Amino acid sequence: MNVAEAVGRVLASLGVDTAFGVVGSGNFHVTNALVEHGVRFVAARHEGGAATMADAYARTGGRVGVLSVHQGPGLTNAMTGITEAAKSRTPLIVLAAEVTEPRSNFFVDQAALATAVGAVPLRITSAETAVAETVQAFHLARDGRRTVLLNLPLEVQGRPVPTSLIPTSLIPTSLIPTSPVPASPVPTSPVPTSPGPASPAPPAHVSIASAPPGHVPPGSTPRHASPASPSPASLVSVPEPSEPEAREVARLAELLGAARRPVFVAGRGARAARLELEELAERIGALLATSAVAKGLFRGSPWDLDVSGGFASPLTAELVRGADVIVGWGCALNMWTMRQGTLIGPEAKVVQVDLDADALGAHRPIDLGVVGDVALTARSVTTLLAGGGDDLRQASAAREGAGREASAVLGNGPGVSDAPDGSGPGTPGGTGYRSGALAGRIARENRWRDVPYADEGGEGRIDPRTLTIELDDLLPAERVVSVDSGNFMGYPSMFLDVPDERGFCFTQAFQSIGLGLATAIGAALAQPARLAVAALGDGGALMGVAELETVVRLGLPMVIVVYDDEGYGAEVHHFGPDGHSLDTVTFPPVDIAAIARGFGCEAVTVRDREDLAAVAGWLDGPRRRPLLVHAKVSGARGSWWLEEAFRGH
Ligand SMILES: Cc1ncc(C[n+]2csc(CCOP(=O)(O)OP(=O)(O)O)c2C)c(N)n1
Ligand SMILES: [Mg+2]
Repeated sequence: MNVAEAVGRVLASLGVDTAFGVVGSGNFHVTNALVEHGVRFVAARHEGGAATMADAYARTGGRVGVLSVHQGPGLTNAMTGITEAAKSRTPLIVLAAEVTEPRSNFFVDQAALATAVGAVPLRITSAETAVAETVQAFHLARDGRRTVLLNLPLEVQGRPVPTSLIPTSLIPTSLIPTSPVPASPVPTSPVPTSPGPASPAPPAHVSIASAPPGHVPPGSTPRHASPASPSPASLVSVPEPSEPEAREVARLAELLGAARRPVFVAGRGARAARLELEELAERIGALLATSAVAKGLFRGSPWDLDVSGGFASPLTAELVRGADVIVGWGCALNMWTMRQGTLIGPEAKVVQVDLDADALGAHRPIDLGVVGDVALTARSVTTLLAGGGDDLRQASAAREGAGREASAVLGNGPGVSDAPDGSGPGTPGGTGYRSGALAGRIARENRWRDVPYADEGGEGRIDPRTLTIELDDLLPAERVVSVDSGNFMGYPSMFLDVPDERGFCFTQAFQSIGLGLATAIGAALAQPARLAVAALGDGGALMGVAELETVVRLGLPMVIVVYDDEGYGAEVHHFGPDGHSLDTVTFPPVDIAAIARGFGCEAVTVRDREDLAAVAGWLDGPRRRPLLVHAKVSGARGSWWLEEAFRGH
């Protein structure tokens, strides 16, 4: 067995079940090896699509994603999707063929490309180390939550691997190393750093628990780095599951024990911690919100505020603004989630709990930062609050003296009211921010569809809100929604409900347009029992249109909704009001429904409510072909959340 075959076999042995890619001569053998060992291979029509499919598959399926690409242009085509994955800390292995001879047409410094976008470059260096290096890449992707570029040099791929090194069955997790395997020299690859601009240092007043043993925050020098082993493989370590420090847990318990109107905002790092967060929230009376990437996490709870930030309903915005303590759990509390900080009341204490010390205070000043796993931290705080002891007594004392003492701890000045309905911690049956009356308001007012609006459709165009509400009624609740970027994106994100956090896939960390359809394909494959819904603008749809063939070929029963305003609405509404020429961002009509039919989809053009009868007909079955809903949407003005976004430009 040669190196390419061994790499495929090892990944299959590690439990990889699906890989995405575009096959060229350089990744032909490794891809076939994956298939031979039982991995489903999904051929995309563009590497950009393949990368995003693998990313979405990993996110919504809770698995390590695998992407297979040809050397050089195969990799560069995939870079936008790889960047999105790296920024989102998606566990993803990119198997890339590599030429190392600079005179080759295919040559490009692949390791440097990976480093530039925050992915981790590794390389298969020899037949003897191929198995261990593949295992390491998997370990780093899965347990370090990294996007890993595993370069497969052409000259190494064909070498025979000693039989004794090849696994014959599934590799048990216990055999996956917890420390790095020997070095794999890749010339141009420094230690991977955090993507994007350097994070500012946390403000001086922020308290940060020290990193636990084995934890190496991105951008710092790992403990085991040594001049004798300067290669990336030896410089990359995988964080241990992170127990928070007892001192930090006590501080958080004290703060939460005294809080009168706590709000939790759960982010990507909290997606697996619903139970622990709900238990703690129940104890202290916290309301539950999420960032966009964790939308759906608290679905079903009467205290679920849905998404905080630009997509927040008026009630959610009001309640987050009224919080006296906001805890971001595995959440950056960035400009989107906190609407440039305007959702944080002047007296609110802000806390972040995150695995990465670098994330604490990176976007805004915080009063307390805890380095720790979200579930472990929440559970520890609950235990402390429940179990007594000195810390609890302190916290309880502060809490029981609610008025003045809590004000002292929390910095609430006079005039700060309790719950917006006038009830407060003293309300019968109410705790913290929770009260029966508030539960009623949340149930009645919090869905966007319950917020009154004046329909702006007509003259052959449907109001995107009306379109989305109608679709929300028509489409089965068991759905997975994927959203592209653009002015339209708020409508599906706000008006389409999702069953849980795996029912929403938001590949927007890089804010690229054109990823939505591929996202929906990855999500559909990860969750075949759910109806996949792709929500795209006309710009993003045409950018990623090649993957319509993939949807049809795979027989995915997907609904693809295109919000067509015949232009780059985001730019139109950004620059139009200032009187700029919009010639570069507006386009003549395109018959997207006809294009979709050409690919083999069913399609309907929607100009008003009545046209949506065709969607109901498709849903009745047999759904053999995907349905593209080409909606001609009214676009007289930009969406309200977009104004917030442009303040960040
Ligand atoms: C790859 C990429 N190119 C350009 C942009 C800038 N951009 C942001 S939104 C947008 C318009 C998208 O148009 P469309 O998909 O039709 O959505 P709309 O804004 O019209 O609702 C553009 C060009 C981007 N974010 N990503
Ligand atoms: Mg558009």
